[in-house]
Amino acid sequence: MIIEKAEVIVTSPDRNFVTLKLTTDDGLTGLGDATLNGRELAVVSYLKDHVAPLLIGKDAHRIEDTWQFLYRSAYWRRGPVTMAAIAAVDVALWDIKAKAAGMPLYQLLGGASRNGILAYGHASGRDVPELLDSIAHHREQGYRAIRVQTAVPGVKAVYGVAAQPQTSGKRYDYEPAGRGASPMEEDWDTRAYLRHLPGVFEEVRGAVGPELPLLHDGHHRMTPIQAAKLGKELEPYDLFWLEDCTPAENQEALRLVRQHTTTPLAIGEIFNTVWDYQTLIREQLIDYVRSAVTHTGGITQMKKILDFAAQYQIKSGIHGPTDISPVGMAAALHLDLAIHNFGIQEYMQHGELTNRVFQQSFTFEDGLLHPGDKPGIGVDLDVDEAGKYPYQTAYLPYNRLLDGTVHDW
Ligand code: KDG
Ligand code: MG
Repeated sequence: MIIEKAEVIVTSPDRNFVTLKLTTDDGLTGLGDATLNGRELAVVSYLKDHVAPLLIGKDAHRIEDTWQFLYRSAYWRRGPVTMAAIAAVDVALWDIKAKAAGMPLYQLLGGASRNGILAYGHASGRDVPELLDSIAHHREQGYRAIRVQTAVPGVKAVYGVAAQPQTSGKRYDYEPAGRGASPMEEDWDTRAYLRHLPGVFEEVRGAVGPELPLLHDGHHRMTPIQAAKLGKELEPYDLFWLEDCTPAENQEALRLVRQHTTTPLAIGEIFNTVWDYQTLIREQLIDYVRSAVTHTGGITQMKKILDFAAQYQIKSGIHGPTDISPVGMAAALHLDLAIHNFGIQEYMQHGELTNRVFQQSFTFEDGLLHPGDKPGIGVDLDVDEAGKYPYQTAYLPYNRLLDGTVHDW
């Protein structure tokens, strides 16, 4: 099973996606997601110019060896561009291996440890009634766990809050990467947010009752002491997790937050390797690992992180917004189904055009995802359809405080 072809496919149906397609001499193909929102073309170049030529002629079965070769031979290791490129190769090789075995990938990872994968959706509202409508709409779709994001009085645009009401029948379409030549500027006021959020959770928990798991994403905006205060104030509302409460690059910050609150903590969507989690896992400073398979070196590296986490009763909460392509989502679902320390899976639904480009066999029924039983990861890419949607420049927004200072977005 020798790799004969390595193609990089860029398409922009509802948003930009980068996909690596590997073909072997016996005609098997494998797909890997290499999408890095807002910096897509850097990964395209990394793959096309530096990785694809090295793959031709290699044995597609040697996944671990290929991973170590790409990671160590570059010398300049880690980082989102490198690790997204390695992830795409890794997932494409797992896809090929599982197709060669005639099995869905989860079987090669140890088989199913559960019947279905608990997923959480994204509810949001510009005020509490709109937020409660959005929660109700998600429950109608079957979601059994819901992330709650709210606008903040006095702040014009807030991460995770849809610009239009999420009423029944309409797909939730919060799309942070705006298409355009430069990033959109948003404003931010942490004190206003901290004053507002606990009251919103009071109303939401009162309305939905005690059982529904509720999550919240702080999106890296607080200092450690602000995050500690928020975690403490949210304790009565029994959150499933508080995500990215402080900027993710400072692992030490979580120690302070942890000393003050029993609200469970999740972090890691911008992490790329097990090294980013070293202190957090060993000192049990978090409860959920948030990395994406797509940005963390693929199945091979994620499995190692999650096995390390399992020793400390830390669970998975794999990143799954719409900037992870259906290929990246499917890879995550196979891992979710197989590992013992599964926690929850993020699931925003892709748009219609995306689903036309990527034919998926994973399912979402009664709040549970399942990767399906097709050999491989279970996703095909329609190259002709992909070709209808050329790449469009798009940037994530960024933040400034009221006095103009750039802040974490
Ligand atoms: O590209 C950035 C998004 O992936 C990120 O903002 C989404 O925070 C996010 C989440 O939890 O899904
Ligand atoms: Mg997040």
